[in-house]
Amino acid sequence: MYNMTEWKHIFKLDPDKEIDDKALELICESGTDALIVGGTDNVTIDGVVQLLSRIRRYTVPCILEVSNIESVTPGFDYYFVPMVLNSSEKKWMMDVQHQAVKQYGNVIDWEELFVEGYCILNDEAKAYQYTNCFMPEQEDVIAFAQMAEHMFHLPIFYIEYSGKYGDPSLVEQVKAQLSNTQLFYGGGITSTEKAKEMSAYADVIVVGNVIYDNLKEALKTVQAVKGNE
Ligand code: 1GP
Repeated sequence: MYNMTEWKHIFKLDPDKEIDDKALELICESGTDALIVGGTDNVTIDGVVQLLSRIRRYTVPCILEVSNIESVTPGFDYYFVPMVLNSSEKKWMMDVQHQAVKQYGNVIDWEELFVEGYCILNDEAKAYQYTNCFMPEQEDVIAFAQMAEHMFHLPIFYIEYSGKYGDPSLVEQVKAQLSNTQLFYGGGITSTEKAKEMSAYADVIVVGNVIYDNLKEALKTVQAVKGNE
């Protein structure tokens, strides 16, 4: 339906956070390639459905990043399912997904579903703590990326620093390992400079918190990475 391999920029909206109509309009009409609806805390079916219905006034592609099975609803263009590669519990790699497929496997449209191999690298991020992650060394991250590409054939490898700006040289080294798997980077992009820097290596940058903290700067990150198109 959409050519995801051409995407460069995504805004991530948290259904647990308030956003007024004007701000949502500016985000949806910003020229970003897609919106992800996703969060860690208090992601409820009501919050997700409400946000989806408001986003659907616009034509921007909209993805649900599945954080719990209770908040999944039809109507999104795509569903991204995280698989946390640096979790110390198998649960977050495979078991929660297994239970969901066992229950809903017969109604899932597999064409709309994409697995994201997550590597969470900020130990203060809620998702890091929630999924009981360990902090990998640089070589570990590179090996996870190689596994995502060559062993699991995942469509997406996601370097997640949520709330903190990461290490561009690590992103560069990871990118060098990936040809078919798309590299997503998210975390601490609060300015055009940071957007450009990470975008030089990551296929897609994901911009979250700054939407709520500084909408003007958030909007500028779109042009920063898509200005030459
Ligand atoms: C969070 O990767 C996204 O899942 C974006 O991170 O909120 O720090 O921009 P920020």
